[in-house]
Amino acid sequence: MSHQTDGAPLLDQTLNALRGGVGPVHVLTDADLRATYETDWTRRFHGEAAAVVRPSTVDEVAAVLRACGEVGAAVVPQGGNTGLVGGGVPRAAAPRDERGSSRSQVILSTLRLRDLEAVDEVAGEVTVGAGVTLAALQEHVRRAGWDVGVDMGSRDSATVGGMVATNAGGVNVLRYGVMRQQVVGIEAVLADGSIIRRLPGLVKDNTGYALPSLLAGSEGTLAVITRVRLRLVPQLSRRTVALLAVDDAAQAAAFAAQLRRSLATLTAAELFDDDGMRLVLRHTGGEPPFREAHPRYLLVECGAASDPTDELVNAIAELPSRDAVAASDEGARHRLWKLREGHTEAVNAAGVPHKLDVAVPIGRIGEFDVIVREAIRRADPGARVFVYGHVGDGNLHVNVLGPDPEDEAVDDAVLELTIQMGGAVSAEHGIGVAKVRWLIADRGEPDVAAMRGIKRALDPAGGLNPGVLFPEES
Ligand code: 2HG
Ligand code: ZN
Repeated sequence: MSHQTDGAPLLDQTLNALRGGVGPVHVLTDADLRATYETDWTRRFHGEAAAVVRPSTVDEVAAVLRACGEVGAAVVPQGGNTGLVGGGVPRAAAPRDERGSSRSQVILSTLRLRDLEAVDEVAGEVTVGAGVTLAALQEHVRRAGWDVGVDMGSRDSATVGGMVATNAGGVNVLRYGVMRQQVVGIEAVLADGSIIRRLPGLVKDNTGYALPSLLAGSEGTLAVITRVRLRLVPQLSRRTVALLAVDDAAQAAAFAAQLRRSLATLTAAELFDDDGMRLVLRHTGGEPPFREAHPRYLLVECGAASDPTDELVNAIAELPSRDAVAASDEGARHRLWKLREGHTEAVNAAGVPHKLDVAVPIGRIGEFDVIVREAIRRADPGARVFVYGHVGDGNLHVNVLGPDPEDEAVDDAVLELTIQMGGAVSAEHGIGVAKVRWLIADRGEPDVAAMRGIKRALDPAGGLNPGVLFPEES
């Protein structure tokens, strides 16, 4: 026994197999070296790993899965560790195997799977390693005049593999859809070490179950994604951003709907409140965009090959907003975007947040934004609430500061309301460990039984990311 964790120790033999599989320097057992992999970005989720392994090829990933499978160790796949629901870090309490013994946990970091293949100019597709960051991918494909359909604030750290595994959404969903819709091929390693690979990038491929779609959003519970083929979108070289001051979230949603209908170039419609904007400005040191404070703000962006400023400005002139500003030069656009994208960091700097990433029917966003604040106040009168998100697709991020990280009263209040209003407890961050208790309430028994059936078929011993998505079976 060489390394004790809160779970079972990892046998020397297994550590040696891991070292043989990926090279000794890429098996990290030292506590200091493991530390950044063991705690999530919000600091709310943490667990101890027996080792962090950093394979650089699909065969090395397969060797890791086989070595872990032999001793029943749990494998926790991790990309850029920007997930917000605790699915990419070890469980706080060691998971159990089928016999009830505790499992060691091994973090499988995909960060060394960094291949960037040449853009396929004719297909408008690219194949890349799971560990490539979104920013690196954007830079790569933009050089060829293309772009990635999904974009989000965590682009410098979030990896393509993690984005597929969690079916990331981001700010351009109203134009291009979520990550699942960008994936046209996948390579992944199953729990037994076998490799599935289908990467020719066929837009139409009706030969049986769509495994790329199944793995998108599977949160590391069915396979470790090692390589992805993505469809690309045209690079929109001209962009204009506008910020509208509005009365409430209902008005923001109505304005966003009108702009979706009238502007074919619309790429984003984002919402935030005044408390959130002040928090961002205090954190980043920027200036407020309007002289007066307003209840809510709607940020919209248009992108095209030719300047979309006139059509955007004309369209917003039709809307009875309280005030509005527009920007097309890069610096000013960036400053407006920062007011929205800076929320996650500003909230995190102010405390350990409770993050509720919910979807609600778009027509009920206004009602939800009012009622959810009342529900939180009832659960914790002292809580600070920030509601922001993607108003164009019905995804709101309810962030709450104040309650202890372990106290789930506000989480329950928000998620119960979400379900009552016909929403989903996760819109884009996934279930992770944060919302496991809520999966059945949201999806219902038959859905969850079908999901468990798929899990058992692909990962019979349950070693892939146990405790994520489903409660562990006792
Ligand atoms: C965003 O839209 C991300 O900015 C993070 O999904 C949301 O901070 C959050 O809760
Ligand atoms: Zn988001």
